[in-house]
Amino acid sequence: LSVQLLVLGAPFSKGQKRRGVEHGPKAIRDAGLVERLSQLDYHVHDFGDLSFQHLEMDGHFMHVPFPRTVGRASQLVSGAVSSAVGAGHISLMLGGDHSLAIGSVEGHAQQCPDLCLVWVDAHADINTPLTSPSGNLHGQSVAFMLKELQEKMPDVPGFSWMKPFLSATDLVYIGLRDVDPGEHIILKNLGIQYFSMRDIDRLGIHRVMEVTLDHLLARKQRPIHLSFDIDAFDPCLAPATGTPVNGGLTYREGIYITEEIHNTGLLSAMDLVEVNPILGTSREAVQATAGLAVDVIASSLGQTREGAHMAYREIPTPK
Ligand code: Z70
Ligand code: MN
Ligand code: MN
Ligand code: MN
Repeated sequence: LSVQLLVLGAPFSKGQKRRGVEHGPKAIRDAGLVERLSQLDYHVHDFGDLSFQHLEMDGHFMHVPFPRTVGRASQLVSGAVSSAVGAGHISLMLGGDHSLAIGSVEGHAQQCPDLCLVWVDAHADINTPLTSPSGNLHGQSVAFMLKELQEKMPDVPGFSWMKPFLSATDLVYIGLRDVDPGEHIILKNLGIQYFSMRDIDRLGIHRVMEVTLDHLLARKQRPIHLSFDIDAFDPCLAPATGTPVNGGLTYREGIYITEEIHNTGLLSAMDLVEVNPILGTSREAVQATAGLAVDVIASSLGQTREGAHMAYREIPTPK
């Protein structure tokens, strides 16, 4: 095979107010990421971690904290992802908080304007500054991307470098179970395809993935951006994260989602975000969360549960 993969660490946390999520990339690497990817027959380039600027003068915009810091970080991530995809690599961005997806998806879209987005998360992250209860930008990432929300978005300082680039039909959510009232009306008004945990209960994950991929790919095959928030999983599996919500994905549901994404052959960039090693109540809790992140990434990139022969063309015979 020898597909090239670029691993990009993004130790950034200013899209929300808790500290620790900037240590996510190290936790995921320490859980054995690069070794696992190498076993999958990728040519892995580890870019290391981006270094984000600390901005002194960055007052609130409305009740949104760190707008210029997040805007600048997004711009940096966008450039890195755009270069990676432009050079023919699959981009793998390790967060960091989910505001990083603004830059990651934007940079991907610069190279692949027809991309589609699968957002796996307990949260919809589609608040505008006017609907956001918290002000936190990691709960607003998708609102910056959508063309249909352009008139509903104020000019947030730090984001004048980008324009909305994604259509509401090019996005599917999986795993939602904590959606704010303002987000709900946005999802409904824009007719966005989403599968809440209730929908997964009703339909089963197999049907959910069938409808998801049909919705995004039936008209034409196009590059997929997978943005995976670890809090999509049940907190018993992923305790070390900022906003755990009960009733999340099982291990098997999460892995099935990523296997189906891989099987399209269209995955072009991925984010794995919101692993926060200082929020684990024990070392085991942190290792479980980071190990789960590695499993999700490996599965998205082709690790199978039924085994694979890669190193073998035929069954070895004794001489
Ligand atoms: C809430 C907000 C959020 C992640 C929390 C929460 C958003 N809807 N996203 N944790 N990963 O503040 O907008
Ligand atoms: Mn190389
Ligand atoms: Mn999120
Ligand atoms: Mn979330």
